[in-house]
Amino acid sequence: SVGLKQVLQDLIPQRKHDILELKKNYGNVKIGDITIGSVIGGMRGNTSMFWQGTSLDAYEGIKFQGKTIGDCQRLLPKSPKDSNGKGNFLPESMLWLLMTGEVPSIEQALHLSAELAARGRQLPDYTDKLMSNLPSGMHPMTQLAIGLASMNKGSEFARKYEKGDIGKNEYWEYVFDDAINLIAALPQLTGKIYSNIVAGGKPLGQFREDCDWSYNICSLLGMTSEDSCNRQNLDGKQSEDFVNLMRLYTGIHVDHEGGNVSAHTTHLVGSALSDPYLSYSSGIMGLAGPLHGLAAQEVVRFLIEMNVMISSPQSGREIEQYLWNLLRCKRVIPGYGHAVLRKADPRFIAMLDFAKARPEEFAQDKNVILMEKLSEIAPKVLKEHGKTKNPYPNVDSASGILFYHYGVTELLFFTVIFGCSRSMGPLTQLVWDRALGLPIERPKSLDFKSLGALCR
Ligand code: CMX
Repeated sequence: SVGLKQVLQDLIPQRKHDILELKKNYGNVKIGDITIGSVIGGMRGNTSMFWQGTSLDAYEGIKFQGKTIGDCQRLLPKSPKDSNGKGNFLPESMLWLLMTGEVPSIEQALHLSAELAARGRQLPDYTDKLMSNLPSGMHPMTQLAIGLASMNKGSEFARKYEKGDIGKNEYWEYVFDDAINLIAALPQLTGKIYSNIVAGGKPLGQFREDCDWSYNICSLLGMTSEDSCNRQNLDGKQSEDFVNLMRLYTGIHVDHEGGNVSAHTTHLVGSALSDPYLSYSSGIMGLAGPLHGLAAQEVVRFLIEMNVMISSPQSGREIEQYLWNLLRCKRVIPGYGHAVLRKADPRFIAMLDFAKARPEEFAQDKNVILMEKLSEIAPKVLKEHGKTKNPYPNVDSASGILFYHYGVTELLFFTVIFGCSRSMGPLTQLVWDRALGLPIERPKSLDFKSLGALCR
């Protein structure tokens, strides 16, 4: 079938059987010990979540249903409009892979792309009105969370549940419909937020039902050469590159295992049977934190500030000095370090490769040059400093500065684009959570007294 829901329908019985068997036959198998260090240390090393779509290896980085970024770039269908075939895969292809575990055919990917475009044509009128009336200057992530939460008014799952006419076995079907509607609405919602920030709410571009999801995000930001606004006067090549950057960025930020704040929050809130809009809106609130999604913005600020203070972005000695001063002031180097990864993030490398493949475009951009130079110098400094477990660049090191290059300069807005992408992994898991009948999450907590008792 070319229909994602139908394909899932066929997959679910076997997976459900598998999970019941696991529970029945192996439910008591131990997979680790929990230490006091983990209880008071952000649950590090505490392997305790089921998450299907992606897994993170400390050295190999992210794998999407077992596939590396390189595999995905080779295997996942691209847009047929891609003029030279060198563009990135469609995030819609990634969504299919996450949901089903299978690489989609081009027909399946394009069918899903068309379905998203058809469902995402316009925002519900109540959301549109609400977004138009938000105070100017409101944080873009607050706007995104409000917009998403408001869409729960149209939640199929919430409506059916409220009426009491669905059984547990059918939950996933309505969660699926909500998830797809939510993902489909993100280009319009993102465009609306951007227009609130930069144009007093005036539309910046057009939604095109014959175009893919990433194209529509770009168009509604006023960033394609064909749209009415073309705010940055991008020429055809730049516009095509920007759309490809968006496909790349939104294709590889979809998920990063289950334990990160935005994914875990979505899963946790959803486990209370809150609908996908409320669940993902909560995840967005977590993504807004400076140690998580907001870091991309911090990196851009950091690069711009450093470029003011040094004589050239190629000056290794001055960069090194700048970093040491920062560390002496007990500040972190934004874009470096990771809670799980222990090498350079392959997503960073994919973004860096995007820039390297376009030397003419980026040759004069001091910030992009500094970003690249920094990736050689900062690891050396952090290693010498000796605290950071992973001294290498993380995903946020490169992404923001590339958007900035093309003219998206409103730093607080980057995380909204991250939020578009990140919808795909956690919402996939939410569909599977309900399909497999996973229960409400309820870990046990300990107070000082109980911890003390364990130490005696
Ligand atoms: N610069 C300076 N010091 C750093 C550092 C950095 N980039 N990264 C970690 N450290 C320090 C920590 O502050 C900690 O110091 P203390 O012991 O004094 O508290 C020490 O090194 C050990 O930390 P860690 O175990 O290596 O890192 P954590 O798992 O605690 O934190 C992270 C991970 C990402 C929050 C941290 O590396 C950081 O703050 N990086 C900068 C911000 C950033 O780039 N965030 C984006 C993360 C990507 C994402 O997950 O979204």
